[in-house]
Amino acid sequence: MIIIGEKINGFIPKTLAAIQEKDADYIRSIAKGQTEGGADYLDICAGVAPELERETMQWLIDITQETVDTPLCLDSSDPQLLMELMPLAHKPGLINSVSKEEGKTEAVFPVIAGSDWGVIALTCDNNGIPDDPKIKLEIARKIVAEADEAGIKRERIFFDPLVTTLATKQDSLLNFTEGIARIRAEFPEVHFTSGLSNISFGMPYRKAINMQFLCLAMAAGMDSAIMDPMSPDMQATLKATDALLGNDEYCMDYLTAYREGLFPVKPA
Ligand code: THG
Repeated sequence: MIIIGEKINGFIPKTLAAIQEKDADYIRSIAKGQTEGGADYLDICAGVAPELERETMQWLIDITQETVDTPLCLDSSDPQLLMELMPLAHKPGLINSVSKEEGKTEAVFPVIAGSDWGVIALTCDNNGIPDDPKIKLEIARKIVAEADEAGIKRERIFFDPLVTTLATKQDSLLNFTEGIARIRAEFPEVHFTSGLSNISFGMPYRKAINMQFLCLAMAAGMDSAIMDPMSPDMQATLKATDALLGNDEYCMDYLTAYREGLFPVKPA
């Protein structure tokens, strides 16, 4: 599993408060904590008004890179801004995100083409998020065709099939896993990722839904997640599922995570 730590995000109230108070220590603590929790990338999202986004992203990027050497996942809906921020990164990371919305792949693909950067690609376009997994596949086909043409290896694409909210759509999970199945059948080289908490919006005890979503989505082929690696519950779900799916020989990773105190129980 490729873990993208979600906590450096101004849409989270605690992180937003740290941004507003210029509390670099808090940002350092979540950069370090997520890295110790096994994050392969750290998502950096400003979550502030557009006119403050550039300086906020720069501040978050600088503090994070002073603290850890974990690659960054630059998260903004503005592809131009993402391209301007890319050179600040000390090493290649992920661009989060492109889609088939007007202008996104066009702005990003030529710039990352000659690099080792990866890209998170949302299966949506100017018509919004499609309900039908067949249309998600059609969008994925267009994105892969453009990446192929730009010389971006398919292994560098992380598709996010955009899970919907379970509270308003009872087939959220099935629609998501069907999207993975269809795209994977045609493009076995690509990765799949998702923000884990979108599915539980509006529900009580969201963590129960997020944990089971992680498990079921991994079973369906999701090999990356945008999640909180500092959450002991999520960490236990992740390691247990990986072991159950046969990805953890002699349960070594599971046992190591337990011994390192990453689970909600104290090691014996
Ligand atoms: N897909 C892609 N990118 C994304 C998302 C996605 N970027 C943003 C978002 N969704 C993923 N990031 C978050 C970050 C925080 C939360 C949800 C999604 C969140 N956090 C809890 C809170 O705010 O209360 C608590 C987390 C904690 O305990 O620290 O809800 O879907 N490509």
